[in-house]
Amino acid sequence: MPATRKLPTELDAVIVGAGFSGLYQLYKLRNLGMHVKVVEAGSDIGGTWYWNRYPGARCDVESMHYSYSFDPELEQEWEWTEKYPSQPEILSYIHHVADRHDLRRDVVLDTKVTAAHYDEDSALWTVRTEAGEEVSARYCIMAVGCLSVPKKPEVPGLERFRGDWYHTCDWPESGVDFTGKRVAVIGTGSSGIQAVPIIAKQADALTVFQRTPNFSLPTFNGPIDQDMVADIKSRYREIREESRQSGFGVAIEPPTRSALEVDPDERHRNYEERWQRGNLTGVLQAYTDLLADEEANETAAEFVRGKIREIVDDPETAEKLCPKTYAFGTKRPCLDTGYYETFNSDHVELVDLRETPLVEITDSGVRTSDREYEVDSLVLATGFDAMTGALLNIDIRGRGGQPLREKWQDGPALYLGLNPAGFPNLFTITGPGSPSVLSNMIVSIEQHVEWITDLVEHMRHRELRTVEATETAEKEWTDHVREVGDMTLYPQTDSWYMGANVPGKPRLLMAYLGGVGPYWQKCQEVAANDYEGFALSA
Ligand code: NA7
Repeated sequence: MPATRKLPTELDAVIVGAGFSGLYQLYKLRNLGMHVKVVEAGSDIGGTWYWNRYPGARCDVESMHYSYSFDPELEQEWEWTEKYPSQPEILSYIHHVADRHDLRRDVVLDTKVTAAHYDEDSALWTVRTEAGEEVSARYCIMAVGCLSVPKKPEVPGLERFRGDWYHTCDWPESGVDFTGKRVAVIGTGSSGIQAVPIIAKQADALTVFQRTPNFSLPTFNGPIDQDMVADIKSRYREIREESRQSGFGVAIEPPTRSALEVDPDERHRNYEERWQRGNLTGVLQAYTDLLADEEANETAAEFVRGKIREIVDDPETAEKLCPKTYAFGTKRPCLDTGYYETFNSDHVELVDLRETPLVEITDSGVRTSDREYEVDSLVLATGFDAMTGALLNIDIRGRGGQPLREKWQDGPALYLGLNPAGFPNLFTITGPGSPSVLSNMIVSIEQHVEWITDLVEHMRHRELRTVEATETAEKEWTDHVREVGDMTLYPQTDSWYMGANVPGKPRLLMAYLGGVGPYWQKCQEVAANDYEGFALSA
């Protein structure tokens, strides 16, 4: 059934965003018998996986772990084809889930939410759309995604450029063919690193503009191993539970030793064995102190740099590709398929923007402090206003008309990453202050959705009208998030985790590093203690 296009004027709950989180939240609240709609700006469901259609877009979590766990029959029936799922395959999975559970009938597409205001007398939220529609609801649930507001490079001239330009997260549905073109890619985060090898195969010439080199590890992607699939399917429940109790949302054997207490040869062998696994956590989770101790971290960083130097033929290019100014893992590491190898092709050039900064986009290309590079097509892989961008793009106002933008001017403050004090009945799925982007997103999404649903059910059962974090609980949690972050190397690095990629954004670690398992335990304890830290009222 096609998604509906019209919003009613009254609902029990409005969910903003039809990605993995919004769709699951819809499923859960509808099962409570509530009248719910999902409002989605895009022309179809899928969220991140709808927008990010750039060539090579792929999830960095293995297919068997990047799926919903709430439908045991689905997880047995669904067949992933590759070790890591591609964007089209994830999108078809989301479509399949939506059809299977008849979710589309409660999704309103092509509708951008611009405001959500809380009315204290009625204890209702009024959600407004760009087209001027208004709907009021008891609950407002922000499922807007952590990486959904694109960031352009902070240089002038894009409007002058006469060729085609694309942002990786707003890619034409019909695709782009770069055959015969001279192409520039600006940005070498996950999106740039995934797109570059594929664009290089098509383009006549490719210039990659790199501001900060990233640590990238190979996926060794390929057809999914059917023995592994059979094994996982035979004990999926157990594996899902282990993931929920783990540090990053994918169960691994936790490290037991410091990198510094191991003989260098043994350490190298261990890193090599983990490199060959082709995943994000292998090398990073080899030792207990890689994310907390600079000297320990340097052993892993140098191992990866050694790999880059082995792969890239030209020593000068290899050195430019080697990250040396921050600890391995503190900027989101990437997974790639042939990224470093791409620079061994004669028609691919790397421009180090630290040596020759970007000055402007001209009508025919890109100008650095050194020279102009003429291109036909420009790809911006310049990332996102992460974590808070999508929330603050909406004019959200809580008690007393307080704008969320004002409350968060020094950085996001929420209790458990779920609810900001002063904003009753408003929830953020994988919001700042929860494990969120530092975890397997689906695991964290399911935890949040289930916790919110339990709370809503509790409220309805007890005939309560409002729930909101107390200022004290919010402050204690926000301090705790910072203290845990300060025990690691993350705050020392300029990353989007820290808001450092957006000029003027408050600098603080926005995700909770205490681990998915301990975080989940805390949320469950809060619920068991009659929602300790929240004020519930009739
Ligand atoms: P990222 O990881 O934020 O990467 C953006 C890249 O663009 C990064 O290399 C930036 O350099 C670069 N950038 C941003 N602004 C500029 C300007 N003005 N000039 C030059 N270069 C610039 O975004 P992605 O889309 O790749 O990935 C986002 C997440 O999606 C990823 O971490 C995974 O979790 C999935 P910088 O490093 O800021 O110097």
